[in-house]
Amino acid sequence: MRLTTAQALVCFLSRQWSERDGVERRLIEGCFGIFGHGNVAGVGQALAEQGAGTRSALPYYPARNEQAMVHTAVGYARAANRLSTFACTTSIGPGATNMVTGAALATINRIPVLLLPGDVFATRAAGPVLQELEDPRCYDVTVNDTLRPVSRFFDRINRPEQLPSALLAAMRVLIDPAETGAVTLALPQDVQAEAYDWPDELFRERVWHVPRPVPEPAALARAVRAIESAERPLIVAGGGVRYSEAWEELRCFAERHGIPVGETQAGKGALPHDHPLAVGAIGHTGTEAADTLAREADLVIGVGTRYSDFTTASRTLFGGARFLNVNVTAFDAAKNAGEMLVADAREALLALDAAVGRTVGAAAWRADPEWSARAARLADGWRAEIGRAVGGDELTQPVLLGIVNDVVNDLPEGGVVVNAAGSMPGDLHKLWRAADPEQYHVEYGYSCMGYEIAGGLGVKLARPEREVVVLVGDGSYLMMAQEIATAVQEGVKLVVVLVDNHGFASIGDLSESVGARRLGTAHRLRGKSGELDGDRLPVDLAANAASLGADVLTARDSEGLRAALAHAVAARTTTVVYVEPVPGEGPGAQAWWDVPVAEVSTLPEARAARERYDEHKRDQRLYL
Ligand SMILES: Cc1ncc(C[n+]2csc(CCOP(=O)(O)OP(=O)(O)O)c2C)c(N)n1
Ligand SMILES: [Mg+2]
Repeated sequence: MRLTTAQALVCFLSRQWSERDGVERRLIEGCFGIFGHGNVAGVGQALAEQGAGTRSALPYYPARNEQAMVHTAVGYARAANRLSTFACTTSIGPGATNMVTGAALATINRIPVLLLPGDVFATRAAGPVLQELEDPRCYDVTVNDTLRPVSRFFDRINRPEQLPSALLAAMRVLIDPAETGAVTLALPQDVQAEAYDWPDELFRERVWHVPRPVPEPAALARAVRAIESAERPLIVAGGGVRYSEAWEELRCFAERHGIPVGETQAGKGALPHDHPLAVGAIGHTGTEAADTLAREADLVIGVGTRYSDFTTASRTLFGGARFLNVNVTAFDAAKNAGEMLVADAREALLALDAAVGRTVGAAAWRADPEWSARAARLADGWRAEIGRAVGGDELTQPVLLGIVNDVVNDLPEGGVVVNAAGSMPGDLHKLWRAADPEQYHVEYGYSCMGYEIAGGLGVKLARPEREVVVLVGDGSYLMMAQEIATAVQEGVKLVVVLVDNHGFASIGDLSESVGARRLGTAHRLRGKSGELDGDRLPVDLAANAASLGADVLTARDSEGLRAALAHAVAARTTTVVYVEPVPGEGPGAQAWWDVPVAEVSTLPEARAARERYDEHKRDQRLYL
């Protein structure tokens, strides 16, 4: 078939399928894009041409910002448990580099996205083209090289003939649970438009089988020995439980062996919040229940976790425990000098369940019964703590989150809460009562301000039957709210709860705790003194949301919030609920987080902070 490189690319992408557990879905659901001279005549023309035919093979969705459209693709892919994703096409130059943050977010969270930045002329015939970098030392460096370190696969298609092998490699990485992340094919603008005779075979429908690797027998035997020699085991459930859809297997394994389960941000909801073995969030933003058990456990069984510093409390949380790490990638399984069980989470839990206890006689091995009972008591204690935190009369942030939680848990079709940065992720991690395993969507690998609305749009595209409730702080909102317009354009309904505390309260608190005097964290006018101590910024975020096409409601107290949420849920169009919560915090941190403090300072509070810092630092372990 004689097609341009871009036409061949679009045709190929529309014919790729993923398969897992016998279910097939489109691997590339559609293409987000913003056009410029670097892609309009190539990928843009190809998308338009296919639309002119009998069927639109690869649906195109215009977005407002390239970073945001990668977030939307991530939100979609995560909500689809990594079995399907979107492509993102951009022009050259700033359109392409705008995607770097989105790519990093995808790769760090291990979420598949396909990025198609335009690139400068392969022939260099007209160089330097508008927006070309021109590195004087090296003509083959372009701004797209900034995408290399944040991509799990990167290729530049300098000739049409290079496309087929690059496409096959790109699909392989996207569907590989161990390798996945941002996949980038940089497309020089002249090559996009160049015609070539492609073999028909390139365009056949292809099914990519998403593997569920099983554990190696010897590794399984070592893992079983580690478990059977433990008395006080604790499971840390991460995002891998979710992507493997291993919730049922996790619950059975935990119940049969009496093992409590703590959850990372990505793993939250792995067990229903009211399960007796669910001890909730673990780590710096963890519950007292999970963090107490973490300190006393003799074996930590990580399932699908990358052990971020929030999870390990910067390597101070786990006491004398050894680690057994179930992970689909050896890179994560090897962390903390753990016993490695490299496998799909579901397969590993099934295999462990079948093997544990079989070597020590008839009775199945169980954790020390006093340990399991203690976990249940601690978890009950934390449930009471949640009740206190969300139960006040005043509309503090914890009360607000409790109200949103009640609304989401009452939805007949289920809901998804979306958040990423600021003070809410910590409160949500501790306080949110997840009723089902796909309800909680907090992007905390990159904790990227601006992910919330764009990511929420992707979640809704993947799960249209669910109500998607985006929680966004004023700081995040000001950074990236424009995808409300895209949601309106697509008729995709979001409920956005805009929580305005007039600044960066999370970083304000952190700033104070490290002796940085909350500098620059409240949104205020520069006053007569030359400091940022004037009036609040005269910024009207509710009016801003309305200007983007959303319906906007303002809630002034708890009752008002309940009413506004009921209205928003019943509405058919994107609705923003604007709230200014009153000051008031939830339960404090149960474990440390390493944020280095100035070693010398003239500020007394910084010196005091450094003393506290040095004390905690002594608890930091190497986990060898
Ligand atoms: C893109 C980006 N820039 C900076 C940060 C660092 N940061 C983390 S939270 C935060 C403030 C968030 O403010 P807001 O959304 O209003 O939430 P609040 O802390 O007030 O709850 C900042 C600046 C970040 N996470 N992401
Ligand atoms: Mg704020």
